[in-house]
Amino acid sequence: MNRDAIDALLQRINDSATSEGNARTKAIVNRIVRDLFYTIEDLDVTPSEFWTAINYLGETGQSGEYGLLAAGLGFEHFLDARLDEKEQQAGVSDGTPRTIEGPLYVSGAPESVGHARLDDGTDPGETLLMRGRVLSEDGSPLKGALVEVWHANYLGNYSYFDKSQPDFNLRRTIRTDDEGNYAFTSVVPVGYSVPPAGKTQQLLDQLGRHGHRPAHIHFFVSSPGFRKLTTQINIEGDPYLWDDFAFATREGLVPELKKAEGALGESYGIKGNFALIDFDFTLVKERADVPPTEVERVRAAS
Ligand code: MBD
Ligand code: FE
Repeated sequence: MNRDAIDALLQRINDSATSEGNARTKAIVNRIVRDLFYTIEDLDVTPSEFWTAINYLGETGQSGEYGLLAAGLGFEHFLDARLDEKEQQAGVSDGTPRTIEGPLYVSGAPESVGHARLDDGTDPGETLLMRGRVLSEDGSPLKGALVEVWHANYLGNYSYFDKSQPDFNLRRTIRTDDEGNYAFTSVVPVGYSVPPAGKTQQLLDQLGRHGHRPAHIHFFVSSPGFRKLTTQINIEGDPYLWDDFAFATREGLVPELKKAEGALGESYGIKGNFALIDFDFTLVKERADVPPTEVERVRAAS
């Protein structure tokens, strides 16, 4: 069909709308449908291909992997890049870089002040101490800031989604102390891979792509009057460090992984060698001329 004939059909579809409904939804859906009509025409998509895709989308929904697919197709990083651009244009630049939340946050993790232990002692990974401060743009420490942290275990799996782990394993909420310090002890995580028999991997196979993430630790960092920071740090030396299937690795988020032992560890109950990461988070003040960073998203709650 030529463009005029396609546009005439799209016009008929759009004209069938009444003044009811939601203007924003109409604008978005009409645009997506138009782009898909053009795609079907330009790539001569067959009916069998179309129904295969519809079935794929249905099964992906049933599997609960849409959040994973959104990360893997780069949508979640794209949303970050757009927010970065808006902040840049408004002159917001001094904060710790953001990167994607991913689909595996669970709200309601146990809360403590200053320090938390994230693991229960059964994970055979290397002991980790990560510590630092939460700072304002001007470098002043923020006391009582919330550091929500979550990461995978030595097999790359996350508690709650992996029912073999205890509730809230490797998930905590830490409130900074009077000097703005947070610290946690845990085990060095291993990179995540999408479920090998799942719908996301099925599509990645068709695209000639892998579904691996480099080892990383997730954070939400927040304090009243400041823009909520969603970010991750990566574990240095991971083979997928700059080959993340979700495109989330960024300069500024790959701290040195130091080897340590002795009194510092003992002060946190660590015996022997451990890995040490020093990392400060910098928050920027909330302001009305950039979109908020608090994102509405259905999340797991436990
Ligand atoms: C993860 O652990 C993750 O962080 C993302 C973005 C996608 C899948 C699993
Ligand atoms: Fe993750």
